Amino acid sequence: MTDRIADIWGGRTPYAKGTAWPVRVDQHLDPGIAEDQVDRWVRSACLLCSNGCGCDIAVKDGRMVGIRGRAGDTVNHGRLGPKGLYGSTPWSHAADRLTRPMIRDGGVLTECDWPTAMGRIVEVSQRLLREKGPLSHGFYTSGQLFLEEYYTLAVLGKAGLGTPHMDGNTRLCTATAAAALKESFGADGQPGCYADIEHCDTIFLYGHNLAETQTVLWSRILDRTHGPNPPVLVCVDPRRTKVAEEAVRTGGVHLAPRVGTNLALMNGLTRELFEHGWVDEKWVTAHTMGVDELRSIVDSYTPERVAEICGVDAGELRRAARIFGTSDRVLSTVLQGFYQSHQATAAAVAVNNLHLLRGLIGRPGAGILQMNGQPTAQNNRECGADGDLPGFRNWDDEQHVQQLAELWNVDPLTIPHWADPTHAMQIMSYVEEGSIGFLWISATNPAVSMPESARIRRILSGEQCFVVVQDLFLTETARLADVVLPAAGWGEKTGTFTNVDRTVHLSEKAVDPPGEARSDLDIFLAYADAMDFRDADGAPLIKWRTPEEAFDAWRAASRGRPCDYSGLSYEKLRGPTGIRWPVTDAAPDGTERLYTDAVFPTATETCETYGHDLLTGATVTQQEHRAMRPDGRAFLKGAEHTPAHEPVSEEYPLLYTTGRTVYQFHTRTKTGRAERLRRAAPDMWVELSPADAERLGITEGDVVRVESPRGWIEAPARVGQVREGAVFAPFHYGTPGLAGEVGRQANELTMTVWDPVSKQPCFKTAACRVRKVRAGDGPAPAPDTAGSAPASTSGGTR
Ligand SMILES: Nc1nc2c(c(=O)[nH]1)N[C@H]1C(S)=C(S)[C@@H](COP(=O)(O)OP(=O)(O)OC[C@H]3O[C@@H](n4cnc5c(=O)[nH]c(N)nc54)[C@H](O)[C@@H]3O)O[C@H]1N2
Ligand SMILES: Nc1nc2c(c(=O)[nH]1)N[C@H]1C(S)=C(S)[C@@H](COP(=O)(O)OP(=O)(O)OC[C@H]3O[C@@H](n4cnc5c(=O)[nH]c(N)nc54)[C@H](O)[C@@H]3O)O[C@H]1N2
Ligand code: SF4
Ligand SMILES: [Mo]
Repeated sequence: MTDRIADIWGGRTPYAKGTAWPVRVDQHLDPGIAEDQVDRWVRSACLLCSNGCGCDIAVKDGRMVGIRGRAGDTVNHGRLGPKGLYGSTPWSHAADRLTRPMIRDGGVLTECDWPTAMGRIVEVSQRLLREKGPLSHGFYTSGQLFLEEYYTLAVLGKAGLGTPHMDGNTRLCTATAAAALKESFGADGQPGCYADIEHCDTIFLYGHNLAETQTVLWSRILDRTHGPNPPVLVCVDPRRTKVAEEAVRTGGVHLAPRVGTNLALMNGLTRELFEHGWVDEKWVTAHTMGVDELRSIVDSYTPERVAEICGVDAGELRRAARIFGTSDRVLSTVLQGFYQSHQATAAAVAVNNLHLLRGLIGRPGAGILQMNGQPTAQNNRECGADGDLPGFRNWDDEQHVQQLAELWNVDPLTIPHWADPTHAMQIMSYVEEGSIGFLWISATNPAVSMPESARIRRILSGEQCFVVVQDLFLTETARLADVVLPAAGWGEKTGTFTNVDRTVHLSEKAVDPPGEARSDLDIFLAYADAMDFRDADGAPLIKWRTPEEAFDAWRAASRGRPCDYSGLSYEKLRGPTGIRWPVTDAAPDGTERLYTDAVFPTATETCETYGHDLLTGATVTQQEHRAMRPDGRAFLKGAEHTPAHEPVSEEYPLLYTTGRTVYQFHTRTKTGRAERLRRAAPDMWVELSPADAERLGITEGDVVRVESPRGWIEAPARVGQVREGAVFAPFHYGTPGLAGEVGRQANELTMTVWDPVSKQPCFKTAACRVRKVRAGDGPAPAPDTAGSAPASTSGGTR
């Protein structure tokens, strides 16, 4: 096995267009463990990104000691990336795992037993329910739990308590993916699938550093770009990532827009399609609505005007548009460079528009991947532990609410649907002012990952709200809690989850959790029991006990909806590969692509939302929607570009943006405990362009102070590949220690602002200034292998 820190994507296995991606099985075992010493291999899928690679977990003496890709899985054909290989298991036996509950006593978190911890939770919960009602309760969950856990949480929150204040960190992650799919097609759900890589001529990657964030999917692309008749790539990213390099190498284009100007660029590309007659008029008339309005919106975005706004070359923009306009099969992927930016939903919808204008949807190679980031983000969206109702149901449609009320046997009025569901940033505001007095956080670390860290620390540590944190470790967030619950993690519990291309995997319990740690499902069930939630007939509201029973309950809830799991079962998921929903009697083996018949779930009775104005976020009413008679046609929607919330000024002359590196996962609770990954990217850095560095008298490794109106960080500078005028900071590095200490977290500087439609926070647009603090003692601790490499590095991807 090669060193996959140095060799991130492993050896090439080139293949030709239209042929199958060759199998290559990747495996890693802990040092000192030989293959024949492994006691058993347990079925799972990797939980370190949304790619969802099928894998088996190696178990020896009751410990997880390694991982192996599953050759037969349609997602990865045996491959695993560096995080999956090295980061999947070491955390599980880390010495600092939480093994007992804790409660705050005299200001200090102290270990206790479960009855004491749950007793405290239930006492506060019941008191607040009595005194203030369900609106006093908030839940902030994750994109990393299992389907069965989200569904259980959704039912207890929506039908047990009846609170609209439920969301996940999926709001920070892929709320815009969901919003863009709903606006264009009527409901969430990826139209395409990964196999589109095999069939496409062109791949557009919008604000997506796929090479580092879904490394196995990138291998699938590299194996085509290094094979016969390779596809051409186009990359839209203000940094020269490996994706950007590969775009140039394949004869495509790297467009590096000014941070916060994505929509102007998209409007320019759209206009080019109209100008050059690259629109499939017949298809557009038959299957879409809104084309005339879209055309008039984009009309003023000439290449020259776009070049001015975005700081890109007009000729390059024309060339990118021509590639899109003249390719037979285009695959597009979209992620955080768009979703966490200014005008996120409008920019992501613009990608859908390009496909719709050319009828590039629903056939092999003509795919859209409005990506996910977290491994189970999709399930939170489906099950409704976020702002949505289970089964992509429309909270604004009485019939949909009625269906759930019947399914759960509760009064429909219990199910909160009288107003927009509360999004994560709004939940935090209610916690701040104390109207939410009980906040339950599971499997997320907002003290590091939410914008404007100082504010979040203040909110979570205040006296005005009782905070429960359920995690594997005593995270920066857990340290601020009133009760900490020790959870079992991946491999220590059973459940299912669904990746970007709708592939559902079963992950089976491989080992026991440490100490008294319990699965999140068991914890939620214990709370529901203790609260004694009942249905209309006085029977227990939640009627399942095991993961498989929860899954079966979910199958029933999803029946007839776009994300139909009714034809799936644990037994079926024990086959050679994961299976893509919808799985029904009519499609028992799952569904590769949606919308092959160009009929979209936009009918008024079916859709998940009636839609929004993309510029303002104003909602379309049921009446207005019905009057449009969408009847299965997709929506073409546009919006004018507007300047970002915080423009650069004399005081803050640079644009601040944030993101990731290949070796770390989020706030590093897992990858930071895996020795190889920790060493590969051990500490914070910030990336500057060579031109800005020179102007500011900064050289590689100098310690710099980066400040925004909200806070500051100090870190060594990487004179790197980011475009002039922008500063890039990774968000992985939390501030060790307690509240009040600052100086390392990227989110000290970010803003409390969000997209008007998806409500996703803008982690990628703020203004900042940079100055040198002192000379460094060597290069910045940034990896040299990918997008964070020094500017002096050049050349293509292997
Ligand atoms: N190694 C690793 N992989 C991961 C994760 C991880 O933490 N580590 N996390 C997973 C999760 S949850 C997610 S959501 C995904 C995220 O995956 P990505 O979206 O690929 O990751 P990011 O680094 O957040 O952002 C992608 C790119 O957006 C660019 N960008 C910044 N500002 C702008 C802008 O204004 N316009 C445009 N067009 N681009 C901009 C950045 O330069 C960056 O290269 O990764 C998943 N995979
Ligand atoms: N500046 C900036 N900020 C960002 C982003 C960015 O690009 N820039 N990206 C945003 C995005 S896309 C995301 S997804 C978020 C991620 O932000 P977070 O969700 O805060 O990131 P994680 O570190 O993955 O936190 C997950 C937590 O869940 C715990 N955990 C893992 N498995 C389990 C389990 O089975 N049960 C329980 N109870 N706990 C578990 C882990 O120990 C960890 O503490 O960050 C967002 N914040
Ligand atoms: S690509 Fe994602 S799912 Fe696959 S091994 Fe890497 S981290 Fe895991
Ligand atoms: Mo994410």
